[in-house]
Amino acid sequence: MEKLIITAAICGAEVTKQHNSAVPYTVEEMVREAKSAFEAGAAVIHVHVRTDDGTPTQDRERFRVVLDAIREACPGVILIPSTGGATGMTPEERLQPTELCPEMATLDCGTCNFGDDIFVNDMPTMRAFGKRMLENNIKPEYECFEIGHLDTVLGMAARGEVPGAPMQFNFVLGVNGCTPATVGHLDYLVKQIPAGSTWTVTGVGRGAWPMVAAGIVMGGNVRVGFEDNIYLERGRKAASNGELVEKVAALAKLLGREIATPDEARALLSLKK
Ligand code: KMH
Ligand code: ZN
Repeated sequence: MEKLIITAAICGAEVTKQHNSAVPYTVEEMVREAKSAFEAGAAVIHVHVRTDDGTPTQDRERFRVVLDAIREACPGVILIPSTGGATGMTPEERLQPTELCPEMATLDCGTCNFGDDIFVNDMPTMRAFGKRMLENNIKPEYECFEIGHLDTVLGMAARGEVPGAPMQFNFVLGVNGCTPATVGHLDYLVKQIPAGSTWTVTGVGRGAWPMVAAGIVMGGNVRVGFEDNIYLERGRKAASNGELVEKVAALAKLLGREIATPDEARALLSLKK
């Protein structure tokens, strides 16, 4: 099996300090959390940004400052800024981090329920995001929250509307209202992706640790972090994103999977930069 790429989604747009006091908002807090994850073995950091009071924002300048600060604290780390932002944001708002030409960014592959909200990713929105990523030479991480999202983005790739092979998928399972975090669903999705693709699994909430275990043994890659889950185990909150990544590293070791450095992850993801 290839080495395991660990992604840390350190902040998200929905989780707050009320849920876990270590959720980062300020630039300093973002750097602290990114560094803790990086030092524990994360090769990739998925980045959302907030204003200092915790309000989610897609402001380009806030992204610039946070991405630069994380890069400095975590040499070589792969950064995947979010173009998903928070539900209710406009496509134009969400696209701002792509103006910074990061090597990767998320591209959400369809509309879905998101708890009590609707996360809107209609075809015109996805085409606009695909066009921007083609123009700015950004490799998308294709976020699939629903089984149908995968089929949608494979069709778009076949039509040249989004960057094609080799594609990187992130199967985000267990969001309320979307495909549940089960091994059966993950197995189905993995079997549909084109040869030569790479994939990551993210389990949300109580699906987090079962999906980490599944991702490790199935030969994929895994994502953890406060965006998805704030617990180390039932009833025990993680003190940092680093603690969540440490648990992934320990599980990988137990199960015989080595962890990829950022350079190794860059090669596995066919990143040019
Ligand atoms: N905050 C969610 C509504 C992404 O980063 O691309 C969307 C999200 C996906 O987090
Ligand atoms: Zn995200």
